[in-house]
Amino acid sequence: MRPLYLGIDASTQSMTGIVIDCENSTVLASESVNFERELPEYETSAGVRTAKDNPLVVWSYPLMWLDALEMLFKKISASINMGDISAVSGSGQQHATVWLNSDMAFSSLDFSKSLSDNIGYFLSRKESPVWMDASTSVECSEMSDSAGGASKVLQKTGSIMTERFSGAQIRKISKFEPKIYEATKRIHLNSSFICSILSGLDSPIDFCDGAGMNLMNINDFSWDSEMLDSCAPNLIAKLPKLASASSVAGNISQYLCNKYGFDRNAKVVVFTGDNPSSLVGIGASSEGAAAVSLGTSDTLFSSMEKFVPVENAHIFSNPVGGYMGLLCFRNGSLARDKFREMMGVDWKFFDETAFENYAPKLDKKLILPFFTDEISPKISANGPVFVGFSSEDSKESRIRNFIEGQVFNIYLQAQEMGNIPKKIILTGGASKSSGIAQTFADVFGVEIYTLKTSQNSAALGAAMRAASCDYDMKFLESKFCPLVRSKTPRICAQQVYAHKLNLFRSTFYTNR
Ligand code: XUL
Repeated sequence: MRPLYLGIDASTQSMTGIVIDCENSTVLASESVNFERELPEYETSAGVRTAKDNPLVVWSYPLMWLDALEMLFKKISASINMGDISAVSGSGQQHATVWLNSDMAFSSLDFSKSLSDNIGYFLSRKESPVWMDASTSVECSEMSDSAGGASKVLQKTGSIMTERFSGAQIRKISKFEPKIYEATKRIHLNSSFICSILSGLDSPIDFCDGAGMNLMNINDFSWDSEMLDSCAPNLIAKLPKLASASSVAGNISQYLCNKYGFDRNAKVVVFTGDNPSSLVGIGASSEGAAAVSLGTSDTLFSSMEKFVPVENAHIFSNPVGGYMGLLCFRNGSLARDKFREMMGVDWKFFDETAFENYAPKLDKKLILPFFTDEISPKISANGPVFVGFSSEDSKESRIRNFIEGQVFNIYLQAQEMGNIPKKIILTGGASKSSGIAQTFADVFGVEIYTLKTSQNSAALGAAMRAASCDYDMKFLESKFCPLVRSKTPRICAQQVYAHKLNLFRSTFYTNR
């Protein structure tokens, strides 16, 4: 049997699986299931639903994730003998909670039924609030006050109280849906839920994804009793155990062996959050490198040796040891897509044509590029703000300024985190855009790299973490994360941007 390793990423918009063969350093399969397109019965838009009367309330469906998982296994098994898989791991969109009325839900599944039919019965709440939900500012203040203030929460949990983090979401449900809260015996994260499905056991939350809850003490990786008390009654009994991302949750479940032909000896390595998993999949562990992932949300993350609390960043633990700093920008790909539609152009025009033969000039045109309330920094928005534009200005100029606005914002936030990187590895759909990559090089003044192989970095990171049961992580990085230099900063553009960054800050961050 040749040993293969499967990585699964349960992200906001899709479920992706990657199978790697470490002996030949090859990716043998890469499949994806798009929630909106392939599971239209859940009526999601880009994998989520938004309340009609309150755009801050955003959720998804755990049963949709399970249907997608089964579709994914079917797609992968068309080309892979699932019995050759030695270990599986995975990642999930961070912060989303799954509410179950039993901690035994995963133990004896009937393989004549679908996963969603089996598990549907055990859900105490059919919706899962996701990271795009920003409706918990009251709960954040309440928890912060009761736990001793923002700085104490930051020191303990690695983040100030944050609307999308699971702690505030749990508090909101315990307050407004007390019967559901009471009936709930287990609250999983997306990652630990899918891991439980894979192993057939009630699986732990790993230290990295646990740090996205405002409930775990990041100094000793334990549930923090003061934070739990500030959140909801009797919470400790409802939470799974915490464990390192390198620990093994168990063997693959009998259900999946019967149904998809997995080998019962295959191991399930504990799942983690999509961002920590991407850190591994990109090979961004070296000092001074930062990964910028241009996805549904844009994120910037880099590894950190020690825990340093930073107010506008989130510090998680790093799946391979140490810590990682993360900045998350809510107005990522969806904002780019909306602006592209607003300009009435196709992607080729947006990514390339608009930037052809462009040398930045020192003018006073700026765009605050937010369609929806931004979280880094906190700025309310319901559409881009144009400054210094007239009807004469071309679509090209508007598009470039929009992208510049996004990159200025990322730069200024990274600066506040005290972490301007020496090199940037760009990933995610929009990293293929030559115009966007050049803007990053010029604004940050650093070389931009992309991954040689365009794999989903969270799923690849998960496959590598599964393979780390048998292989050294440095070896895996050298084989699966080769980089290609994509763009070099242009000195003239850098000088222009140094001025425009200050202008952007003074124009839009007035209250900061
Ligand atoms: C990170 C965050 C998002 C989600 C979805 O804090 O909220 O990046 O993990 O990708």
